[in-house]
Amino acid sequence: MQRKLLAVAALALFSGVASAATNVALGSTVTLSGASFGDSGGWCCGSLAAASTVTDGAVLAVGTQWNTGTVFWTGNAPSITMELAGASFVTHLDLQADNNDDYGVSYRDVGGTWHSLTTISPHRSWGLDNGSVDFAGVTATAFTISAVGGDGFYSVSEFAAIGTPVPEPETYALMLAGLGVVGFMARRRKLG
Ligand SMILES: [Ca+2]
Ligand SMILES: [Ca+2]
Repeated sequence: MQRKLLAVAALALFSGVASAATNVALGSTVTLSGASFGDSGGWCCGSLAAASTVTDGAVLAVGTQWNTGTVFWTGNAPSITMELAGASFVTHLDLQADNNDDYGVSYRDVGGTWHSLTTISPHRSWGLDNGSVDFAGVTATAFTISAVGGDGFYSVSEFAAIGTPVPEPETYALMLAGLGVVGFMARRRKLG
């Protein structure tokens, strides 16, 4: 009886941590690095959107002109960084970006080291298009996007990282301590 109670308590503790996968980049802080943001290179009617629109959860209509309501730039030097609220195990990325380019995505691990992760090429119609990629999964604390190929004119409207938050070591320690207390009480009840 006590053992069954213990198993139920353990299951409840662990299931509270293993939540369903969501967009862990949603609402994360976005930083633009580089000098050419807002540069349309002579293309008409550019209106640079706020950096925060990259992780606001809103996508534009496919085919929207690349420099309209997006974060856009020229050249391959600039990058966009999304700082996650905490470490997350991520297995899928979505990117809405200019259709005729290749966007490289890197991630920062829990130790602070950056790794190249994947390239997303939303190559279909004219204007903005949606691309996505699945992979085995990485534990990331931040992501960066930069242009790695294309026509020199780039834009991003939305970035999503689907995954689950990874508990801090302190959370695990608390969980184990909680299990210890439950086990101790179960044993005491048995002895008493
Ligand atoms: Ca957006
Ligand atoms: Ca382009």
